[in-house]
Amino acid sequence: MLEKLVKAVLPAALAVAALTGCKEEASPPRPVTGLAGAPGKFDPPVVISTAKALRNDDKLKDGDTTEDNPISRWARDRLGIIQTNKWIVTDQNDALTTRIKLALSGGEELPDVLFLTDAQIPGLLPDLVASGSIMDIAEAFEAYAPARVKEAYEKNPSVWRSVMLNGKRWGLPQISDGKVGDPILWVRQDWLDRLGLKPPATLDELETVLDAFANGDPDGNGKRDTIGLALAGKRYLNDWIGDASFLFGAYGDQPYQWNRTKDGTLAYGSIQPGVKFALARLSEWYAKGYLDPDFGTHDEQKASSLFASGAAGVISGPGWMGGWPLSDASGTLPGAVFKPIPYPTGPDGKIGRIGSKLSYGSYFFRKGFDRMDAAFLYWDAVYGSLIEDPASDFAYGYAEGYDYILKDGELVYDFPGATSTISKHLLFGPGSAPPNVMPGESIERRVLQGHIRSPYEKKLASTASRLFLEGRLVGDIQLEHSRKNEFVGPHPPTMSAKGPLLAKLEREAFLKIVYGKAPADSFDEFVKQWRENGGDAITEEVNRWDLENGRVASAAEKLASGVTLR
Ligand SMILES: [Ca+2]
Repeated sequence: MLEKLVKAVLPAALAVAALTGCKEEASPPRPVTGLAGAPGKFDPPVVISTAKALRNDDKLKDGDTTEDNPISRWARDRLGIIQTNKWIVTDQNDALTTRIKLALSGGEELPDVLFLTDAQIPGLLPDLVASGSIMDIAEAFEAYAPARVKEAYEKNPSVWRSVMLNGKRWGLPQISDGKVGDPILWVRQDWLDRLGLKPPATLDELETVLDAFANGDPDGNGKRDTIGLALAGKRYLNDWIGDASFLFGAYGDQPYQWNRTKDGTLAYGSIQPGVKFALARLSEWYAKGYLDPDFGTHDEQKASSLFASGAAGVISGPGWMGGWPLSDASGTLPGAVFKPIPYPTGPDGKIGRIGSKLSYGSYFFRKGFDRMDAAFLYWDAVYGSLIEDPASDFAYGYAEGYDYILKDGELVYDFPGATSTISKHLLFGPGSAPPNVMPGESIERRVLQGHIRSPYEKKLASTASRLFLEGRLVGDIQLEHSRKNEFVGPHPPTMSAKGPLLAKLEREAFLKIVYGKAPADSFDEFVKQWRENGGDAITEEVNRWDLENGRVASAAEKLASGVTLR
């Protein structure tokens, strides 16, 4: 769902997850063209097979097919690389995972290249490694990755951790911008204005606002029919829209994830003392009517619609919400003014929120595949468009007629039938512009300030709403307060066995406190239960993984980025 929404609201570059598939063919003699910076083309062409998971809405135009389309023609004509689809599956019910498991159990050879999402990797990586069917790519990366690609990884070394097992690098991770899902606070500015309130800068001021939004008839219809904060409590309290991470952060911790502590180890956030205080505060808010009575059954869609429909005056969620759903909602709620603001500070001046993943998926290579030179040529060509390389073949977009057209010599992005899903046909989608790589101001800031000259700036200006850009910029203000889940490895045995039960225990314990059905002190009993029922063993497993797979690089990267450890 996240993937789908992200695709709907973000520039395609942020959501590229190309899955293509191919037939096996004998490798032609290896040419030396194409790397070391010189634009090259393989002749004879290199054939690379892959697997593609497609959705019904990934439609091609004008007789194009999955084997023959603008992307495949570009790769063949410009790079001398021919993609073939060894497997094509429908992108539902995790069909690709099923297909891979079938291949592994039957001893069937994998496609040359496989893309797996961050959700699929933890379950599949141990099996893939154990089967001996994928290769450690460390050597090929050193030998063939172009300088600017190496730079992206050197500046974000912890991204390797999602593909590491036994200290080896089993895949090539996409690198996200590291902040796309970082939440901010969205408030109804027109409600604040009507009630004579300022945007809240502290948690206490936020509480005043929530009280006024719940009790002060902010929509002026004479009825007590609004709430303060829209919260999604169905799965857990830090979901990707309608999260409470700012409240946990104000008390110094993030539950539901593994956080780096001052002694360098990883600790599970949900059992830390600060969480108890945040739950107690949330319980007060619930008792005072600031939350929806049924928030514990609301998913992120429901929470989002409460805010977008004018029933709630505050929600926490990503900056891109300024595109969907808020730009659409502006048209249906007359007078509504949505405003993105940074999070207020907690009692001790603390601010904190959940942080986006650094990687949303990775590419894995068949053991014995020996055309990593071609793979990196392709990777680099797409990567150029992510870092706004003016010389990129994709500077205008991915394919004329799909995501852009040229009309009287001008680039046009807003036309009937415009779609960015053509990018799914790429053999490789390296992710987004990685953190720490792009100099100067963000493209969102440039476009918002009216600096719209390059094709990349024109594209963003034409496809993003002003509120989207503003939301993204507010997200950037508190980057140092984002906390990423530091555990990104395969699920170790106790986590696999006990994790679901512990998550249930955690969900029930937290909701009981917030609903006022159990005192805040029952948190201590939850911690005891969690630790005794597998939690302590999982903590050991997670720290073993951390030690064996790059703890040093990860801790150094955190310090270098200005993050203070708890
Ligand atoms: Ca009202």
